[in-house]
Amino acid sequence: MENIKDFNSYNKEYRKSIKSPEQFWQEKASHFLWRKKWDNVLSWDFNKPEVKWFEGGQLNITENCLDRHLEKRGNQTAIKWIANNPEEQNRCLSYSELYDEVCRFSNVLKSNGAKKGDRICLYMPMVPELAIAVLACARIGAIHSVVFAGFSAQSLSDRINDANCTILITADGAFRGDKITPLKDISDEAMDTSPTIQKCIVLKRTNSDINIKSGRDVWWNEEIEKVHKNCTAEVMDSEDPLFILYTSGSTGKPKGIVHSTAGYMIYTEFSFKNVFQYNEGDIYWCTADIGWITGHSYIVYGPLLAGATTIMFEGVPTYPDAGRFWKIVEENKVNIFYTAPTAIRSLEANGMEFVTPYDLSSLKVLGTVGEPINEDAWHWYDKEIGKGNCPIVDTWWQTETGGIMISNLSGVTPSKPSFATFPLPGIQACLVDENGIELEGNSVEGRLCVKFPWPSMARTIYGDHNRFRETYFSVFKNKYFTGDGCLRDENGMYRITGRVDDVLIVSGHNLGTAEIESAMDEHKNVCEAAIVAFPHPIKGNGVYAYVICHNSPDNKEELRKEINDLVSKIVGPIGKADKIQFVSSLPKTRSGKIMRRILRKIASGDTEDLGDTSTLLDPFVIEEIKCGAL
Ligand code: 7RM
Repeated sequence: MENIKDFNSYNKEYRKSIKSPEQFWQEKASHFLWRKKWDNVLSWDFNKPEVKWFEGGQLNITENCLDRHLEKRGNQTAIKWIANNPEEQNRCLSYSELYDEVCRFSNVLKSNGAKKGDRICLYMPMVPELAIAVLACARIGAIHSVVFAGFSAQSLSDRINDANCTILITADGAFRGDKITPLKDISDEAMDTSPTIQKCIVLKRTNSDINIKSGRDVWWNEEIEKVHKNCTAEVMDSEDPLFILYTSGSTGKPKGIVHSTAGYMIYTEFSFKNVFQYNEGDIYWCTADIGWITGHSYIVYGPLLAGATTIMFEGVPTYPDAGRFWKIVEENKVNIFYTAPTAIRSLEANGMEFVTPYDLSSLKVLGTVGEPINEDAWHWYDKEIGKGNCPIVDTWWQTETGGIMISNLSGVTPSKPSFATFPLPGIQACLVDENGIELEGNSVEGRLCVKFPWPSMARTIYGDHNRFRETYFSVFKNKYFTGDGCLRDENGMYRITGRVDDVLIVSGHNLGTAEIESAMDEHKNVCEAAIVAFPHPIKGNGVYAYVICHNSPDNKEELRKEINDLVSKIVGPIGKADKIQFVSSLPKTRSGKIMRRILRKIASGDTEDLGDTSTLLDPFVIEEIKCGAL
């Protein structure tokens, strides 16, 4: 299947995908390996909601990631792994080596009692064995549930219990920067309150001292020796669940988002190839962790389905120093680089002395994901990393959407700083007002919805289909509601303005947090800003800004005034902050999203009960912010 090559073809494909969606997706499905061809491309009802793609079809996604490639690219590197410690040897797994490892580990899962349909929890470092375990689950038809290796014992236990997982795969520990996370100790604590776990498979990574509970815990390396090397893939129905991935909801309880097999496969491959304009032989690197959806879709499945070489990095952007990413780009001649705005901003703040030493000329495509990218960071990325030669794809999507929904296609469709631009073919994005009335035409702003199914959309919330319906399909009739605010400019380009719950109503005016934040970012000494509302006696809500500076200001009052002058100029006087607190960092989730809920509490003077902070990357930043609260 050829990539879309120019703007004209994009427009043609888009129109075709709307006019005859079934025909369109059928064509994207036919080059895969099917054990049995489908009977029906699509049936759907958003009221139930129920969506079925390629019903009657049978397949195994790992035959499409691995077996299918063996003949042509058995010796090509599938996964290139880079260790946290720069002194440690990298590891390359060719497609045929990865195939062997996956088959072997599939047999380990089976010999430990795993069966088709079982839920298996993975709590692991970013090592090749994580990808191997993911694929082995898929190969035997077990449903993987990856939990990011930074979550606490309580969060891990909750997720295991929600899905009744029977096996937990973990490691003795994980290296991250100069720290070791004791994964097995945390797992032990989690398993104390997770009685469904019958077996715990432990990978040796850090050589930490750990406890082994006999009968329950087994070592990965020992198990591997006991099994034979071939494993026929389980035949799965198109709609069989492939995985569960938890995402935080507005209540404390996380939602186990369930993805299906065939639709997810077709969409992640299609979007990977077209958004990044992947070409045979390209070296591709996504810096996300497999513990969140970006890693699932664009480190593991998408790239492997496309037969790409995917880099997997164990470490963090600033270890041993803030040049680590660029060193990896140079050493591995990375062509396509995909990261989060928060990483871009933090590396920008560290200064050019960490960028200039490296040769970044291999780069062809840059990508961002996870939150709106402010113009300042966009331009820095473009100029200092892309040297003005690399299109930046700003990819908007969600755990629930499975794959990239709105993005420019690198070098093919136009880009515009801070705009995700156009929906991918097959994605019927629309904007609605608060009453659910669709806003037609251009230059409109509203809530972002999708009014027609796409193959990789979530099918349910594990064990709670009601909540699935209520959260996504009941707010606006017959539409999937994303929870994001969005505007469509005069050319039909989409700009995500942030979660709708991030909207501030100040003196009766709607203000997007992102809008004010990017205005503040324009100040040369502002590195990052986070805006929340706080109760204000006159305006209803006041604007509270948390601001990180490049250099700590000599005169805080003067800087506050300069920042507000800028906001006044760009957004209007209504957006001016009532309070500006300078901070050294912001509370973020592990995927880089600002936890505004916590900032809101602090801004309103309620620092006692901050609610669930288990998804927080670094709990200490809160203490600092609390102390400096205005
Ligand atoms: C892939 C991922 C989803 C939420 C989503 C948005 C925000 C993601 C962008 C973005 C502006 C982007 N999945 N978001 N990408 N906002 N521009 N390019 O992040 O489930 O963890 O988060 O992230 O609010 O609804 S997620």
